[in-house]
Amino acid sequence: MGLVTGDSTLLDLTPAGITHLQTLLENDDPVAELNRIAKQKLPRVELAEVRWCAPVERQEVWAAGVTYLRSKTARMEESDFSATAYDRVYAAERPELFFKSLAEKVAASGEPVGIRRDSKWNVPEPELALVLNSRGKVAGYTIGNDMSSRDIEGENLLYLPQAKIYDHSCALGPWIQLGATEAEAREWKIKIEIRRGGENVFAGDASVGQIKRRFEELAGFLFRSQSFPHGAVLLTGTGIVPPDTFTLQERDEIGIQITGIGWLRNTVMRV
Ligand code: DO4
Ligand code: MG
Repeated sequence: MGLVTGDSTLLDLTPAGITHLQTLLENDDPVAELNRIAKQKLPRVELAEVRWCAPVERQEVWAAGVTYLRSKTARMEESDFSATAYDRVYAAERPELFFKSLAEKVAASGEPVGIRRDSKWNVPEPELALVLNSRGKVAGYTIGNDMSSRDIEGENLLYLPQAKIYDHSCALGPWIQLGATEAEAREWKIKIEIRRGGENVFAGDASVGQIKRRFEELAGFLFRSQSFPHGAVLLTGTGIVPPDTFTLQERDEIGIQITGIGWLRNTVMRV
């Protein structure tokens, strides 16, 4: 457990007894708590020397879908008889929410993300991820990659779990940004760059403000009739879809930036 303070170092919080994320996330004011702890004499580590763990412990990782117009349009184009389902869910009161990953399966920044060997059309989905405490309150934000097999999903919507959940299909990181309001987060930009053999093969951007639903609304539906004693992480959907001719390849390097948070970087492997 560490605190990134903006001066290219990380403050080691473990000597102060902070050994679990959840303790902080359950606190009503984690920023004030960390400011208090940061006044203690704690070891500093250069960020360049840090190997990141995914910022998730026992939280289940869920994802929202079709929350941006761009996602709705792309999905209607990739499928035939499922097209109306995307159209309807975009406008419906109830959002699309699906289970994405167990915490222990999440890739950290610097670890590989996967493309399925039985799929020919794989894309990253760069998404803002809400870090929710056990009361369903947004305690912080991180960057998520909801890796997806578009041909499997497009063939039949009932194949969605196979298109979305497989080894290394979810990345989160590099860390959790605390203390931003929804209004502030809605000003953030999401950017993706994909490099292959040293060349840029795709770049795209979107604005968090384009998400159709409020964060509280998404979290509220997730916590309806379901409790999360350890909290949960909820990816908020993608607004960036590469052209239909694009598919990821092994060794591609994916960089996702959200302006208020940082960079999530992963290399692609076949799984
Ligand atoms: O309905 C399929 C998944 C949608 C999704 O993951 C997204 O919009 O980000
Ligand atoms: Mg997604």
